[in-house]
Amino acid sequence: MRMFLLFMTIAGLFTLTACGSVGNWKVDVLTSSPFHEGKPTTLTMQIKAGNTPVSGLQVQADLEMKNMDHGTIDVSFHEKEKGTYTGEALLPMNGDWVGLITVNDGKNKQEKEIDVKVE
Ligand SMILES: [Cu+2]
Repeated sequence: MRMFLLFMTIAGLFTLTACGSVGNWKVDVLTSSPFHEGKPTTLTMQIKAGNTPVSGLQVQADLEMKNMDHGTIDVSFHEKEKGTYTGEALLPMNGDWVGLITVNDGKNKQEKEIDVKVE
């Protein structure tokens, strides 16, 4: 397990420096539906390899507010169409959020932090 983690860390560092995005996948956009108190907000992202949308990924996000502490909100994403993934988040308020996105295809796992503005 330790060797595996070490390997993943080195592989992750290598791909980071290689192309400036996380591994082979590029999380292109993270957008939000309008905020309505007490109702889930829909978050949408596109994941590509080069210019090709990537299907069949497990996508998850840990959301935190940028300048306030509301704890961490865990969101599971589901593929809506090829390479487009959506997730429902019950957020306490609108504003600037940061998502730590985890993308996994069963073999490779990659993480990326991305800003999302919820209006
Ligand atoms: Cu807040």
